[in-house]
Amino acid sequence: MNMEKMMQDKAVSMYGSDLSNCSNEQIYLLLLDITKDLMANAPLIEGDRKLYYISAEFLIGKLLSNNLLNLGVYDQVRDVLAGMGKTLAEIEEIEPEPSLGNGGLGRLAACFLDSIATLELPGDGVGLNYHLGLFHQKFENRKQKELPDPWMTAQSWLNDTGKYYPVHFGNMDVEAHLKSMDVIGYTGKKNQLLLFDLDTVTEAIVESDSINFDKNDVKENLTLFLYPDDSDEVGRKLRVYQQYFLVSAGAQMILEDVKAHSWDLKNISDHVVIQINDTHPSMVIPELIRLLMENGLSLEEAVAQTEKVCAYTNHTILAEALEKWPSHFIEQVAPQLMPIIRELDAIAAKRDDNPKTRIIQNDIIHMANMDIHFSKSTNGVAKIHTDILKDTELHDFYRLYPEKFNNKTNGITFRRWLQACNPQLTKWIISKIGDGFLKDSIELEALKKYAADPECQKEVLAIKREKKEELAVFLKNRQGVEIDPNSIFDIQVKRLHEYKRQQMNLLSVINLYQEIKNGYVPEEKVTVIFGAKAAPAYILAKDIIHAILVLSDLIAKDEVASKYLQVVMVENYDVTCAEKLIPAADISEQISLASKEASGTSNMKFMLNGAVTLGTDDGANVEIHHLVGDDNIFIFGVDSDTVIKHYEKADYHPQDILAQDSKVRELVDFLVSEEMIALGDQTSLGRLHHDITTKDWFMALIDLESYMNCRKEAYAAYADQNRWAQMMINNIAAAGFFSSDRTIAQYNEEIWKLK
Ligand code: DL6
Repeated sequence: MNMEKMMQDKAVSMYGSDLSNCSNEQIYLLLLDITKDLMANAPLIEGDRKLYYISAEFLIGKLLSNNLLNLGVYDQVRDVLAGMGKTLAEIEEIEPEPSLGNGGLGRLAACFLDSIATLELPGDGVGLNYHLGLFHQKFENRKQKELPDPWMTAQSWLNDTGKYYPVHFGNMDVEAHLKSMDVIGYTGKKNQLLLFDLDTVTEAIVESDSINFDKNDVKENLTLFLYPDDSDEVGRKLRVYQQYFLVSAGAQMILEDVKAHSWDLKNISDHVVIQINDTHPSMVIPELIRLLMENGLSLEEAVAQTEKVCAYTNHTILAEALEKWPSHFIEQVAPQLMPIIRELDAIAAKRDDNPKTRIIQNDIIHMANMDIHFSKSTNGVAKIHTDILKDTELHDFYRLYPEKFNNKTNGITFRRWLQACNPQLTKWIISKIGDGFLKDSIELEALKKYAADPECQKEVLAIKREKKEELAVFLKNRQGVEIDPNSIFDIQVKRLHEYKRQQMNLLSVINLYQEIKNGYVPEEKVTVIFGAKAAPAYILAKDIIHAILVLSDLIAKDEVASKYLQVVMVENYDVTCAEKLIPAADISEQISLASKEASGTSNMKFMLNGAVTLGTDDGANVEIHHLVGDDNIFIFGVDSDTVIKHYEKADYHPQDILAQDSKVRELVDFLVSEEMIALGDQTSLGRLHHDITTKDWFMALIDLESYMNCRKEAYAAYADQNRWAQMMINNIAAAGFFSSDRTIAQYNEEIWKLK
């Protein structure tokens, strides 16, 4: 294929002009067109058994580079552009990032779609088409402000299938409109991402300069936002409307597929598997049963088939994140489901007399309980997470169904998180060990023998330096912030949540700031970078963002401290940002309270790009630690058993630590110091201070001292650049296990059994 000619021809047919005269926007649009055409001609992956990966989120990121890469034309396009003095990165700036996800769960779903297609397994994603996404984060007065995040443009990756599915709510009927995007695998075959939408949704009902809208008008608001504010009842009910809309349209579409293949609905489980991604799509279980019964199956047959069709993935240990809906919500939103859910509850009661495993408890429907009873598989997403589910959180279920529980440690697609975002490192790896690792990621292990080689060390350090410089340019353009590529880039990027302990990072930075003020001269300058969105109704998370932004400015204003320390909070952290930040990182902050992070996936992306983890033995860090060994990671903090015991005994009180440790007391009190309050909001800083000193539910203080010490150790290790480069190479070499191709192969072997 002659890419230059294709681009030239497109330029003429679309704009009547020569390619060389096209603007970046015109080039983006013609590449979009060419890529979509190539994908339209790619063969669909088919088989006599199909997976539907149903999820509230698909955080797919920009698609141009990734699609070009998987189509095998990335290099050609890059070369044509280079001939014009342009880069793909410049062209990609035009592409809006689809705002269809929030954090790890959504990004995982996107990595999985890439791997499912690459392994040529028939499997589509099923989700919703949110017009205004999660939200666009803006900083105003050093606080997070939420704005709509419109991402759909006239020309985009979305296709209109022209198909509609009726959805019956208790108080109205609507039509789910099916849109789709092609998902191309690395071997050039494709699946689809299927996204339902409602034509009557009206973006204009959202107030300007905020994300407020009338939450009552479901016809106009249903697919406006991902996770509408659930701080009041009408918002919570809107989430249930969204969820039922997704599963009802999804289940109808699946049955239509089954009929189109002339497969027997009575044996639907021979042909269909539905992976339920967390509890948001759990109502697919009663809805599928209901529809199968409408199609002539008895209740017993429909339940038996559904239990064999569905599989459930749990992504959290936080009890509050396991959704529970009052039954009167379902009565209003989807009354037709209640009789089925009651039947399921009665079956559950017959299987187990333990009231804790019942689906309906005090008129509240426990979605995860329904998932576990009526799915064939329940999996956690990292070894320690699955163990905690079995031993503690879901122990009652594990006793009942030991055979259903299994672990699938998460993974990431190396196509996006290495090849596309770090071509320099990819090229270096290929120069050392060949390109076999692109198909079989475990081959990365062969890099280990280069870890101690000073020439190789120099080379990886030079690549890291280049990526740091690229990040500096990116942040300057995007946010007007200047950072110093000579400094250590110490990065924590993930959703803002107390259990992830950005507040502990903040306290440790305060410590460094104070030490510098007291005369300490660090060997290396440090740039501490945060990127995080806080859920709009999560006040304390927003207080943490405020405190970070205040501290950032305070340090920047200090002539002495700013020579050695800079704090940057990246605005509107998204996949595009991650693709720049991760390859540039020296230190990967993975500091959640042990037992609370199900897995984490940024930890995997960072190690693959040669960053060294500073973290707790939590989530997939445990597996990273095991793979790289003690010498190539910085681990601190109490272990998960200790944390779990503290919760059981309710014997953790921050006051005890504050009374014993005057240094910790001083750091926490700094949050409400005159210096901070001079720049910040006293109420917000006071609330954060009050929470940490009286509650500290996620135990930031329990690990603060060991975190600060370990961080210093990491900085000291960095000063020895040869040792550091050795650690970098050892991390890259051990990252092969975390390819999502491996994860998907395991899902398929053990759960999906697709051909
Ligand atoms: O499994 C993907 C991802 C994990 O890596 C994270 O550890 C986990 O926090 C995240 N879970 C969620 C769900 N909600 N909550 N809480 O995003 O899933």
